[in-house]
Amino acid sequence: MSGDNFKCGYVALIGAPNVGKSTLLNRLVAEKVAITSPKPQTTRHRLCGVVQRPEAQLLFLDTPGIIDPRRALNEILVRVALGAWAEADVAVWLVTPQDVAAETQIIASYLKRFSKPLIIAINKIDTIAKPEILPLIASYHEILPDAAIVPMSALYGDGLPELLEEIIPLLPVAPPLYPSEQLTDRSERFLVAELIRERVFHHTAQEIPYAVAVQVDDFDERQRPQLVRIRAIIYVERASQKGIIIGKKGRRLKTIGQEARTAIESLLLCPVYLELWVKVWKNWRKDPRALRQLGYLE
Ligand SMILES: Nc1nc2c(ncn2[C@@H]2O[C@H](COP(=O)(O)OP(=O)(O)OP(=O)(O)O)[C@@H](O)[C@H]2O)c(=O)[nH]1
Ligand SMILES: [Mg+2]
Repeated sequence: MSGDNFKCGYVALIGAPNVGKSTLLNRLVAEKVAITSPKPQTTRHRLCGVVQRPEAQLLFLDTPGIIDPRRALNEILVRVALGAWAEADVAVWLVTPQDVAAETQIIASYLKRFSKPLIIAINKIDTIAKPEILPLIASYHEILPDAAIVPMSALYGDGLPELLEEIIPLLPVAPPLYPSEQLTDRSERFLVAELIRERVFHHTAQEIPYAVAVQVDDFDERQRPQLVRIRAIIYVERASQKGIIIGKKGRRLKTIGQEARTAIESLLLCPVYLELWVKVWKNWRKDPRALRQLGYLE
């Protein structure tokens, strides 16, 4: 696979929350490695998705949506996003027709400070009429005149070959970094915790999804491929949140568990026994020890 001109490099996916970075990563990798949801700030960790092409290996870095760190909330997430970008050979800035101008300006001001090759991908073009696309391209061209601009839809796949075509020439000539069958740099244990967190995101509202962290406590694969036994803890910040996650007669937790198990079985390709516990870890989001144990801080 690797010849003299083979290319390999990191491509950071950067953008506001909810623009479709994780959806794009999954679409490119052709496997669900990143969790997604209609709620903003779903992604909390840097995750590398490996995309194989005959002439290149592209290492896409999914990142948390960039939010204005002046609004205090989640400085760590902004640091993760910008850190991934510092590491990358190329950055893809994902925007959508629905983006808020003020947020766009904040992100553009970050991007202008770095000298890496940058591509602007206008995602979710399936949500607008065709004649609206050109003016949108023109407005981004005005903000960053040097960047290539690709209209696309991560959900439907439009524009993805064009996006890859723009990226590949910008990558350094290098041998592949990952074996061709590897899809991500993250462990199965990590992906399992994320799939459970995704189901919590889908079944809770308001502040609850943001107060939740998931940790896999036990991953017993001695009987694999007949069965993998997983025990995971869903941490919340307050006792009232614990009640909500569990739900009346345990119904919500049961639904979360059933859906998570199905998703985990598709990932591990074998039957799974999943045991979920909900525990309170008071104000874990502000506790450095908790943040470290839950994998948010090095
Ligand atoms: N219509 C449409 N919806 C999309 C497209 N791409 C993503 N979405 C939807 O947008 C929502 C957010 O997608 P995510 O991939 O979770 O967005 P993200 O940028 O990773 O969000 P954060 O992790 O919160 O920063 C989901 O409901 C997706 O289904 C697209 O091309 N078209
Ligand atoms: Mg995401």
